[in-house]
Amino acid sequence: MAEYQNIFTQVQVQGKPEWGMATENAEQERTRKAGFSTLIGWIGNAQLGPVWLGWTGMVSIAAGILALNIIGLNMLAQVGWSIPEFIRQLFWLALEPPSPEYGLRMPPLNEGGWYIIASFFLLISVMSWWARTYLLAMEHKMGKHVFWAFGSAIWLFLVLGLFRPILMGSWSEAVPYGIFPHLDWTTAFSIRYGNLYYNPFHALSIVFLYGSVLLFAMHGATILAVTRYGGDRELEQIIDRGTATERAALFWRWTMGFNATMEGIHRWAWWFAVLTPITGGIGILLTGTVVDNWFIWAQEHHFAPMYDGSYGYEAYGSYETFIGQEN
Ligand code: 07D
Repeated sequence: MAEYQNIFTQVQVQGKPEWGMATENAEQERTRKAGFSTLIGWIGNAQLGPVWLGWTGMVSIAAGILALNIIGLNMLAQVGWSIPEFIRQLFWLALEPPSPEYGLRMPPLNEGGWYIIASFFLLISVMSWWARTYLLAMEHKMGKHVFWAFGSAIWLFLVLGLFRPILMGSWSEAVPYGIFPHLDWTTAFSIRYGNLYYNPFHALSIVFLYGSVLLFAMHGATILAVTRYGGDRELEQIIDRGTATERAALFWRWTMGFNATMEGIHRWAWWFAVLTPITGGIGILLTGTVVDNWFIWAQEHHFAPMYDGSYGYEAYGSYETFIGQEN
């Protein structure tokens, strides 16, 4: 069986559940059960559990459930408590932030109060999950790389929902909770501030987002391409260099003259991923606080057209001259 492998198959090993290292607090903090799922095994490790709950896990799940329920119940109230209407309109429903007249004050529950309460619980939930990534890394005597990476996403989350609304002096600046409504918010935000495409930090954020996708595809494909030589056993490949790592590295050096190392590729990936929300957060924080219109800002910095005849076809006298079709 193990001999027959192609790009769609893999070998799933199932035995007694693996309990992992006996760390200092493992016994009190972990759930007691572990099972197996072939389905889960197709996309990752077949073993499910045990899960490390700990106080951060408990707080995070409890606060998250509260936030989600407040949002859901508000939506349900908006459709007259009708479950079929809730399902039908779900993608359009929203829990909206307070309107501008309330500034940073606490509005009545049905005029944004519930939004503030839900946001508070969401904040607790996200922050205690963040603490969890730190504490679990400590427990395993690991570096804090996941914690800092998650921190970069939290930076953007806080800029959008906390820092920027405070700087603007109004909770109405925050993002609504809802599928299409939050997308509508991004469009309205972009138009209100003169087209976000001209915000250089939005552009940088896209560079790192697309860059992450490219790096991920290159790395994923490279490792899969050398699993037949043991390339997926990354650690052994670093210590006891076999043919897989060498082939993978040579492939890229011969393709583009440069290759990352087995360790370095993960630093590339980490930095590209982390810089996406870091640059994004800077861009959002500047919008409306320092820069009121990105298009005009871009004109002032000479990379958007002025429409005054100095740029574009006006400079040629007529459109026909510009495209070279004048008679
Ligand atoms: C959002 C923050 C971290 C999230 C956390 C999650 C939970 C629980 C549960 C509610 C992802 C916490 C919460 C887990 C939830 C409950 C119960 C990370 C996030 C911690 N854009 N755009 C970006 C592109 C346009 C706009 C980034 C492309 C238009 C706005 C990214 C295009 C307009 C904002 C990006 C495009 C516009 C962005 C996001 C193309 C109008 C932002 C990066 C091809 C639609 C955000 C600087 C990210 C930002 C952002 C890409 C177009 C508006 C690079 C590819 C012109 C308002 N855009 N965009 O990692 O940072 O997000 O901007 O057209 O705020 Mg954009």
